[in-house]
Amino acid sequence: MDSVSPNPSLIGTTLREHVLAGMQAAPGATGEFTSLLNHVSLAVRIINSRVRAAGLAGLLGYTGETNVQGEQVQKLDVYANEVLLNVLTRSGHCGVIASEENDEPIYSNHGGKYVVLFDPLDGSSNIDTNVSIGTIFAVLRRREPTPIVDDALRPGREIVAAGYALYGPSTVFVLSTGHGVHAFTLDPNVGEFFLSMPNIRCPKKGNSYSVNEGNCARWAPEIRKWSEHMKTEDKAGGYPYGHRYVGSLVADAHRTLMKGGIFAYPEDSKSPTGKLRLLYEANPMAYLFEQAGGAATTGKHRILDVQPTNVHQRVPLVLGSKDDVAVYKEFVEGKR
Ligand code: AMP
Ligand code: P6P
Repeated sequence: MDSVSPNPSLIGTTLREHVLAGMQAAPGATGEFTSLLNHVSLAVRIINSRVRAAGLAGLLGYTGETNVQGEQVQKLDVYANEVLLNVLTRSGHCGVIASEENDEPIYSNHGGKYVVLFDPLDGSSNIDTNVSIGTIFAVLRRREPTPIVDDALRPGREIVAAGYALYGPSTVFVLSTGHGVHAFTLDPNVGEFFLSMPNIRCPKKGNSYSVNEGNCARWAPEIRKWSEHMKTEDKAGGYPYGHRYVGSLVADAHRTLMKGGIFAYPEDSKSPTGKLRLLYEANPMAYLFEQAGGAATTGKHRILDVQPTNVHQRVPLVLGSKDDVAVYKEFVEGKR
């Protein structure tokens, strides 16, 4: 019988194979980074299985507690946090772990050369209404002799990997290790992520803007002027833009990354330093957008250059197409 050469396109590249290829291309890599990423993938697949069954497994609804953010903690939040803490601790590669759900970081006395920062289940206020939610993470190398909070309080430009899982109509894992942005879609029957969108590029300009217009009364005048600009007819500029807002950062950011345009959560009179958290929401998203050719700013400063002072600090967050983010900044700087 003739030997049949395997058809390479028959089965897509898995996340595991993609990460392994990255290790083979990294001189001197010991495999710890690879193992860490594979542990993140495992945690996300475990969370995914519970998110999918939450309605049936009685995991919807609140626990009655509030987290360090003062937000109602939902059962799935707690579960997702426990899974990530357990799997990442077991990996042995994390000297410092900081989670949105934990007041203080967790330090490993067994060393571990990496810091992992995560929001275990972002968009949790949408859990009970079956709206897409996600897990966001960032990885940095530890710098201190022993694990301390300073290892986590590093500017986002030092990130060595970041990504998110989007639990939507399908479960998508978006990852960058500094060599572009790649998306993988979970085949639930196989339990593996398969490469579905290699080398994602954020378009230079988009046609939609994403902001909670319900906050406009609390915005500074220059932000209100920007919002009006996005809604005003200007055929040459391609305005008005369509308005899209899910209220779940991972969903709004993913759409903006794929289609272009702009997402903004500005500071306002109720949240004078913004609502979204720097270490495990803004920084990972900013890293991904810049890796995909987009931009990320507070309105005044590049997100990845912000020097953190507190694990749970908040920042104004603007993500999107380079041209659309530049226009936002011109309004903030009073140039428009
Ligand atoms: P390691 O010795 O496995 O901790 O890797 C050392 C460094 O090499 C990491 O911090 C990354 O910057 C790079 N590296 C190692 N493995 C990979 C990978 N699978 N993909 C991309 N970069 C990697
Ligand atoms: P608002 C979800 O609670 C979240 O933390 C992000 O996922 C989302 O972008 C933001 O808050 C939505 O906030 O005030 O518009 O409901």
